[in-house]
Amino acid sequence: MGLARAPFVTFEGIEGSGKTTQLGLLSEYLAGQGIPHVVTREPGGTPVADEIRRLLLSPREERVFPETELLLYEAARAQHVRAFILPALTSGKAVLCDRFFDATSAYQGFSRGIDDARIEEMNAFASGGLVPDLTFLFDIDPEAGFLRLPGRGTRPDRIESETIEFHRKVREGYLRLQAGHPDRIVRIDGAPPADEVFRHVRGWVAARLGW
Ligand code: Z5A
Repeated sequence: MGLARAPFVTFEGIEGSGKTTQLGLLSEYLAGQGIPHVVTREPGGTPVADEIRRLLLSPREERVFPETELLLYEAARAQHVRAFILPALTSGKAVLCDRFFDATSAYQGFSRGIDDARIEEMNAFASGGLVPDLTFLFDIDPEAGFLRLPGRGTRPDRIESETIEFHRKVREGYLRLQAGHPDRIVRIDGAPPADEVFRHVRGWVAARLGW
């Protein structure tokens, strides 16, 4: 690979795509191989970034505008990259991260409508130019993803269908990103059982990272 640091691998997809499950399986596999690594997620990963996560994800009455949301995700990322991700990578530990800047492009950019150039500039500023070596995009139909979430077992009602529309847009955004960065972002069908999905993940990390 010729990297001056350990590999940085990110996991992306809509809700219920199984990205967190796959990250856990890869971490178990790496632990079994004795490969040093840490796992983390966005937003979050440090005490300050976790506070921003709470601010972003807890329900509130006041409307949070897309611009506010963008700045908060980027603020959490700026802290996470500098306080956690880079120190781990430069000390030789691979980093497996549940979501990174592609989520901002898909959610705040494509889905909420903030323009691409601004998102790219903000992503680059917050991440200090750090780009994942490999990104997995677990692709699944939003209705199928929805049915996997806790407490959901039937077809979505009207309000929930609006959410599904939103996730359809996010999915489309992710697929566009993949088409624009085919060398970095690997699309994997997230619909099959988790062990089957993981066979693909293992194949890719073996081929790309020698794991
Ligand atoms: N967000 C943003 O807008 N902008 C940004 O820049 C960033 C984030 C970084 C928090 O994300 C929110 O932040 C998210 C995007 C936004 N909002 N939304 N939506 P998060 O990653 O913390 O939360 P999440 O998107 O809701 O992910 P999740 O709940 O962790 O879901 P998942 O990772 O896709 O799935 P999972 O936890 O692996 O699996 C869900 C369930 O399905 C679970 O019961 C599993 O056992 C089951 N599962 C998993 N794989 C399978 C397979 N293959 N078959 C059957 N069942 C499975």
